[in-house]
Formats: sequence, C-alpha cells, structure tokens
Amino acid sequence: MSGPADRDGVREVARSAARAFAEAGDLAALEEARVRFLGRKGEITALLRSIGELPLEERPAFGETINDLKSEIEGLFESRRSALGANGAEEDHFSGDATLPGRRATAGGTHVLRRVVSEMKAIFFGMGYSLAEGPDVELDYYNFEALNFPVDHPSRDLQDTFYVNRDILLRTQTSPVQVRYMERHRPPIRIIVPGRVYRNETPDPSHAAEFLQMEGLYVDRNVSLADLRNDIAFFARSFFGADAKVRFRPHFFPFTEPSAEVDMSCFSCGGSGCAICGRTGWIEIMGAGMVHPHVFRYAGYDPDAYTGFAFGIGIERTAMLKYGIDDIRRLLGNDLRFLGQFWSEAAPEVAR
Ligand code: 2NL
Repeated sequence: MSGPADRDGVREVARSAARAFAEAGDLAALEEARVRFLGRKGEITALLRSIGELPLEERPAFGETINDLKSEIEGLFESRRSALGANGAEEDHFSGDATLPGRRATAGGTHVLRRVVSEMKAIFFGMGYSLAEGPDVELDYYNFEALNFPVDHPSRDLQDTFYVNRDILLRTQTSPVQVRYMERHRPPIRIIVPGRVYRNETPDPSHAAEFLQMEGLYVDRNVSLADLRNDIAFFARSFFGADAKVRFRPHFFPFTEPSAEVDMSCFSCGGSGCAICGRTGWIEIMGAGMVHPHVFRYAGYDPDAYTGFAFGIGIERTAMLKYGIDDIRRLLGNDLRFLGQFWSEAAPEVAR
C-alpha cells in the first residue's frame, strides 16, 4: 500500500489479513501470512512508516488507528494459531508419554526415632511404669546439684553443657524431670521419662549436640539390684528379641551407687564375636544403678526408708543398633529417601 491509508484502506488491510490467516491450512502457511502483515517488512510496518507523509496534526490519530489495526490483526493471528493446534506458549504443551503410570503420592510416615520411643513406652507401660515429662530448659540445681554432681565435675564445664546463664542451662539428661517428680509424689513411684537432651559436642557419626534419651526410675521399700536386672532383661527381650541376654559391668555415675553399664548379647553374632560388637559378643545399651542416697535427700525422700533404681537409654544409639544405621546424623537430617525406609510398618502408637 502506498501513501497514508484512509479508514477504508485500514479496513481493507484488516480484511485481507483475516482472509490470509483463514486460508493458511497449517502453521507454516500461517507463519508466512503473519510475516506478510506483522513482520518487520510487512504491511503494518509500511503503514507506520508512511506516517511522515501526513500533516503534523493528523499524525497522532493515524498512529492510533494503525496501532489498533495491529492489535486486531495480532488477535486474528492468535485465534487462527490456536485453531490450528498450537495454543500459544510452549509450556502449555503436554510433551510426556500419556501412557506411563502416574506417580504415587507419598503420605509420609512416623520418624524412626518416634517409633523407637513409642515401642519403648509400650513395653514399660506394660510393666507398670507411667510417663513423666519436664522442661528442656532447666535449672543447674535440678540438672546437676540435686543429682549429686560435684561442683567441679567435668560435665558442668562450658565445654560440655549449653548454659543460658549461670543458673539456667539446656538439660544434659532427663534426670532433672525425675527429681522434680519426686518432689511432688511420695513412693512408690515407677516412671519413664523420654525427652530431648543437649550436650556441647562436635557432631560425628556417633555424637550429636542434641539427642533423645529415655530414663526410668522406680522407688519403693526394698527395691533391689535384682529388680533392676529383671526389668532391664525383660525390656531387652521385648525390644530386641527373645534371645537377648544382658550383663552388668561396674561403672560410675554421681547419681547412682552402685552404678553399671548394661550390655546386651550381640544381636548380630549372638555372642560369638563379630565386627558389630568389636569381637566381644556384647553391645552396650544403657547405663543404670541404684539411686544415690544424696539424690533421695535432695528430693525429700528418706534414704533409710526407700531404695530405688534408675536407668538411662540413648534413643538414637538404640535405633542405630536395631536398624543397622551407621551415622547418627542421618537420623537428624530430613532426607526422606533415608527416613522413608522405616515407614513400612505402622508405629505402635500407645495411649499415655
Ligand atoms: C546413661 C546413664 C543413667 C540415671 C541415668 C538417674 C536419675 C535419678 C537418679 C539416679 Cl533422678 N539416676 N538416672 C541413672 C543411671 C544411668 O543414664 O549412660 N544414659 C545413656
């Protein structure tokens, strides 16, 4: 088209564009038509170039007319394009294989540590224990002093314990909960105390700065070391299997006397010695002992009238032993490819 278009000329361009698009039988033909009207050297561009031939006062209105025309033709082009099967942006295309099976949605599951705690609770509830819980942020008094830790005990060091200030800290074990419980309940008492504890450790395959623990406490008249041994042996058989045996090795804790570390017969070799148990046939599973008379005095119990036993189990360590996990940090990371392996059986959630 030569010279500035009048209104009729503009309508004529719109009509011929509509015709050309309609006649295009495939996307390639349509693209040719698009270039003819909307391309850099197309009819719209030619019209816009001709604007310079008009008197100044007519130019704005003409420019607007051509821009409207351009939009109209673009609209015609787009609708023809979708009619021919290309519906615009590439991402709208389904380019996969529609015959493939769908992806299963995962429902999640119970964390292996939660399952271990639930299972342990169920075992001890069956033996007559009940549940006690308490704060993660504790007083130095309950965490150390009332448990008969000497003032210069190494675990009271800043290197080993997270202090909030001089008197307040993150509990390093769940025993402070038992002290608080004794302050409020007269014997007989029989409780388990699961919970998170904190120690200022550099993480490695067998250490983390926070981990789970479960302690137990039984106080009555005439509670003996034989009672402790009996409950621990019952627990080990219930948790690890009927063949599990236990043995006690003398140890030291400030809060028990006598104190022991408890080993279980190696579940891997059955006691003959292998790499898992370091050729000894035994694996350490917990610490235990008879409650120290000083601890009873702090809690307000008469040590001449009552005796009791206590024990402490590391949850991560136990889970690692039971499921053959080699690095504690796997349990604390949230990699579902790892954790999902333990979702297969339902966890034995138990009522409190
Ligand atoms: C370990 C050791 C243990 C206790 C915890 C305890 C609590 C009170 C009084 C006396 Cl209130 N004892 N708790 C006793 C012996 C051992 O844990 O190595 N745990 C992983």
